[in-house]
Amino acid sequence: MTEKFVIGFENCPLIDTGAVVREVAASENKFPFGEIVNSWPFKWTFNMDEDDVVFGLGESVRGINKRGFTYESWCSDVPGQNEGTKSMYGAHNFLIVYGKKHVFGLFFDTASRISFDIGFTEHNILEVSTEDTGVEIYVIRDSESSGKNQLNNIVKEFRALIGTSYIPPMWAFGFQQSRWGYKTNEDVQTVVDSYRKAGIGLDSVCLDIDYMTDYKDFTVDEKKFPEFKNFTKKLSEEGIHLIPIIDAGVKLQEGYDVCDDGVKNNFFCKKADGKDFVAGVWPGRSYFPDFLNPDAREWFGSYYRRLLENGVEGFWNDMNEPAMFYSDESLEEAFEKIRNFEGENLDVQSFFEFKDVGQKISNSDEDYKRFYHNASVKTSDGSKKTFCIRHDKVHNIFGGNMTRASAEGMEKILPNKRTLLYSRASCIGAHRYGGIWTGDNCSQWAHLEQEIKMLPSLNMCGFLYSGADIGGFGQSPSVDLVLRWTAFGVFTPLMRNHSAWDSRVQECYSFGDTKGFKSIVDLRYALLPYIYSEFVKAAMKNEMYFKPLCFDFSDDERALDCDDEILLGNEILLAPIYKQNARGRYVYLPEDMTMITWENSTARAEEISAGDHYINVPLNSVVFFIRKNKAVPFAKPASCVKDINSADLKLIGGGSEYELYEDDGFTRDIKLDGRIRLIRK
Ligand code: MIG
Repeated sequence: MTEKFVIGFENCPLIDTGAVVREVAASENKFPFGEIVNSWPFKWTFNMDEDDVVFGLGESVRGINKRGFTYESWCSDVPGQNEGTKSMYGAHNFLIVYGKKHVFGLFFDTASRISFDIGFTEHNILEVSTEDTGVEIYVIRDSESSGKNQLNNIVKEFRALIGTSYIPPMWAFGFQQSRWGYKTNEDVQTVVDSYRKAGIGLDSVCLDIDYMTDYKDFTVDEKKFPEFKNFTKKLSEEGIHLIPIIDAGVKLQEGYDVCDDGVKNNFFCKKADGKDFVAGVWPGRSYFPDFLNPDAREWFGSYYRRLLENGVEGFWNDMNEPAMFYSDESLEEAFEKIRNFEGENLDVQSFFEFKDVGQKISNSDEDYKRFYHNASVKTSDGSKKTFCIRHDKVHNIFGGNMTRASAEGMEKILPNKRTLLYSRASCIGAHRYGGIWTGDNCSQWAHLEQEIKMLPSLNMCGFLYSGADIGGFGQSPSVDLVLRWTAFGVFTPLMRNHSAWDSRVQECYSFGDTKGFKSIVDLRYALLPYIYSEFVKAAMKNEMYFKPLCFDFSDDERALDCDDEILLGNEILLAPIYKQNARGRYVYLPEDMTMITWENSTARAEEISAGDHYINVPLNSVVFFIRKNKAVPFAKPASCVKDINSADLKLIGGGSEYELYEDDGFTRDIKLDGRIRLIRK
């Protein structure tokens, strides 16, 4: 059951965020939980019981249970985030409060900043508040009274409200290699050759900003990538896709047609004085397309044709929080301030102010108040109109609308073929158009652990196609970190190794001995038909691909606390290794299972009883569990998705059959009906 409450829009326009796809009439009832202390700015409080668990918030730090911290939805460029980071790249305002007395989901539909103080300021008080905007709240309760499946049911109902999750083409489930640092077609070819030589599976190589001419979107530097079309064709014969990056900022340069066209058509964000807003990003001074304007979306999306025509079938969209180094205005103010320090005797106070001038110039709140959008707002009679609105009021839906622009553009150009798309910034609603990667993490064990806990929360919010930079983006990894991270990455829908230009190289072949990597990546390809099948089923049924244990084992008190183990689909339990030098770990199993040890590219199965176990997990191996009476199909490992022989599958586990979803891997017309093949032992 879903009820909607519209709160606090007497003083501000009601933005159409695009998150919800089902019409729900506003309720006249009293808000059923806690107290609405203030309608504008909005503030709601709720007394949590000591045992209540709070789930949700998608891309956010800390545990699967979000209690004990204040989170803030404000799409931010946060390289090297840590457990003190309030805001990540995405804004995912969905929570579930789960306790003995009450179980309910809450979706706070708003385009601007919103804070979630989940028992931080006061241990048992949950407080949600906005700065200066109203909010539409959807309250979701499970209509089934038995109580067993409440958490899954609430997520399912919420996901039906926000619409079916994005499903990428099948090749996008293959392993992807990326690095900010591949500069030429030769660099890319070396990566491909090295993978093939080591016998390690690979389906894609990402192109970071260096493939463009002067960091200009939709250009390819002919000097570095001569005859680009031939190159993509040659790679595709080797089973490899190129995935170029597209940045949110469009270089300001006369004669660059994307820039000229955007200016002429008023498709860029403007300042209060009507002039186009200029911000510094990769190419220097740049414009931001107004992705909230449907015409600008259509226009920007149409440029993807330039790369699609060259054989590209997938993209990653970056810097779309939007991240900015500076604005024309903030840069001028900064120089002014710096000049004032010149010749002064800098004391403790002034020295730190001086030091901060450069630091504080990026992604500043002041800059986000300097530009405007033509956003869609809802009027009291239920219709929609376009309304000029300051960026900070719609900040959190900017990146999501870039994803929408790209997806809709590509669908027009390739109506019969799914394309791959993942973005850095996101909001609920964008999950229908693309996936996300979780931004600039570091080569740290804590960031591997963070990913394990983040993915189920992302699934609650509709983002199924996601994953973190394997090995870590910033800093340099040791080989064991990359091995353990790849071993977890085997199971994440987006499986990509990516790193920054100034870190140690971390491709699977760069550490000398490649045997361990080969075996681990082989497991990905062996499980690929299963991973794809579980992914599509989860998307089509509004279910989760990754679940916390307690979602399926709701009667088990131990399962509730267990947040470093997660369920994958309906068959698998994962207990990843995320600590350095660990030779194994403790695992809690809520029921009898089959333990799979994958070593030297082969699976060994053994029965293991419910309860606590210490399991050994050698560095080159992967260990996971198949649930009671279930079975998982394994293919023969292959070097890319198109070489997997799905006619030759072997079932492993206690169960005797598995329902495999199958299609051609690219049709946009996805349905489960008629595409399930029963695999028997
Ligand atoms: O802030 O394009 O998150 O994956 O390699 C740097 C360069 C800009 C940020 C992305 C990262 C990418 C990098 N970009």
